[in-house]
Order: sequence, then C-alpha cells, then structure tokens
Amino acid sequence: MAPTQPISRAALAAVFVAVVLAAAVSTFAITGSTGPGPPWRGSAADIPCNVPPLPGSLVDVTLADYGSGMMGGTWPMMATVQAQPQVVEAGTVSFLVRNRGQYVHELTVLPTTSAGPGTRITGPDGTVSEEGALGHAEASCGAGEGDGIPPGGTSWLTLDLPPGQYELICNEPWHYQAGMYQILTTT
Ligand SMILES: [Cu+2]
Repeated sequence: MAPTQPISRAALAAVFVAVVLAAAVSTFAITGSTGPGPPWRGSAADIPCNVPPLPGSLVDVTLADYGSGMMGGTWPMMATVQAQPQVVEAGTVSFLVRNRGQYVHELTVLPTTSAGPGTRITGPDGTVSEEGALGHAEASCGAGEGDGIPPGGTSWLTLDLPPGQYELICNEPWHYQAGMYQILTTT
C-alpha cells in the first residue's frame, strides 16, 4: 500500500467543482422550467396523434418524470401525475393523458382510499392493487387499455363518475411509489 499522500490542492479544487456542478444540475432538474407545465427534465416531444372529440368534462393529465438510472434505469427517481383541473362536474368525464416523461407511463383511475392519496401499499412487483379500478388510459394514441403510453404519446379515457374523490395513478412498476398519484374531485 502506498504511503498516504496529502491531497493536492488541484484534487481538492476538482472535487469542489464537481460538487458545485452536481448541485447546479440537480437544482436545474427541480426548478429549471420557466414555462407552463411541469419542471421536469427529459420531457419527450409529442408523437403526432389525432385525438377525437372527447365528451363531458375534460381533464388534462400530464405524466412526467425525472431521474436517470436508479435500479438499472427503470425507476424514475421522481415522477408525477398532474391533472388540470382537479375538480370537475360529476357525470361524463374525459381524460386526455399525455406522457411528457422519458419512461413509459399509464393512467389508472381508482376510488380514493380513506387513508388518502399516496398511501396504497406497493407489492413486491412494484405495483399497487387495482381492485375497484374504474378505467385505464394506457394505449399509444388510443383510448383505454394498452401496453402503456410511450414518451411523447397520448391516450384518453371517458368515464361516468359519480360525485366523489378519485385517485389518478400510474401503476407501472414503482411509479406510484415514485409519486405518480393525483386526486380528482367530482362534484
Ligand atoms: Cu409512470
């Protein structure tokens, strides 16, 4: 083993620069966006898709993520479901769902639990129970069920929702735990 050497000033400076750069990059990841929409990096360009007219109250849903490569690149460090608006009239409700992230996402609509949003138990496969699910938007440029919405892709879903609270989630493995849930209220 080589004798311990004092750390050179140059090495210290290099470490300092690296730390500052890392801090700057992570700050940008959180606060970098100045325009409308979520401040996530890695947002995908839209895949062209002709969305048909959607009936009832319209809820725009944005699925987004940031992060790079935990768990072999399959786990976004953070991800989000954003609904606009978050309160709509009960009855016919259409969801227009856009994936602006860099991972495949999907939307599942569930009744809320009494424990509140984000409290569902994640199983060993990284997903939560979809018992009682009211519908999914997970097609690539299509309605309803599918293999997931690719980055930049669009899916949609129309449901008849009585007054209540619903949890909009992404149930790709580990995405719920990464923050992909949002409450929608119908009145
Ligand atoms: Cu997801």
